[in-house]
Amino acid sequence: MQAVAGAARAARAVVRRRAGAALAAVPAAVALLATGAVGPAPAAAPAGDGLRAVARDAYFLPPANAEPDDGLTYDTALVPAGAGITVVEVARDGGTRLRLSLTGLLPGRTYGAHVHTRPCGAAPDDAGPHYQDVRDPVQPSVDPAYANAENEVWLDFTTDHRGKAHTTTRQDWRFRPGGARSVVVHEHATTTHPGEAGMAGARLACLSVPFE
Ligand SMILES: [Cu+2]
Repeated sequence: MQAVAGAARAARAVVRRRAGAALAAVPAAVALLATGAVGPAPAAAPAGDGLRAVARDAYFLPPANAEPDDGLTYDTALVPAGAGITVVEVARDGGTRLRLSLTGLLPGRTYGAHVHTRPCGAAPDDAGPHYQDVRDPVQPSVDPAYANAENEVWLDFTTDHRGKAHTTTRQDWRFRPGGARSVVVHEHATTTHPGEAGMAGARLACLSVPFE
């Protein structure tokens, strides 16, 4: 427990140093996203044309050790305390791009990840269901007509030999205000079969993100 508490203190110190840079400016977020394999984007877009950018940078800690800005890990065997996460959203012209980066996870392992509707909480289920552009009238939604990578935001990733991963998505719609509030990391890749579409096993970790 002492090691976890020490890691928590160290991680939070780094988070505080990095938070200022990550949240500094819209152009910085746009530039960061533009470095990913999501197609061309200007290094600095003019504000005021509906452009919205959100960036969050945090470390995962168990709920008992975490402060409000920390990510939460519910399974420290698969998402160790001190693993890092960066989420960048750039929304513009009716579309939304997301970039997810992770460090400190298990090497060579595939995880599922999605945007969920509610902020993270002490319990994994607190993050609510997946965000859906067109909401499935039947909940929980396991119908591939609604639970798919175009109607939801799926950010599944596979780590490299050092436990790092990057993934990007691009949707041709924007989030409803206040409707998308977290990224949840899951146990395995997201399935697409009828009756279990969108499922990805246990919720391992969560970061609250105020998507716009
Ligand atoms: Cu999910």
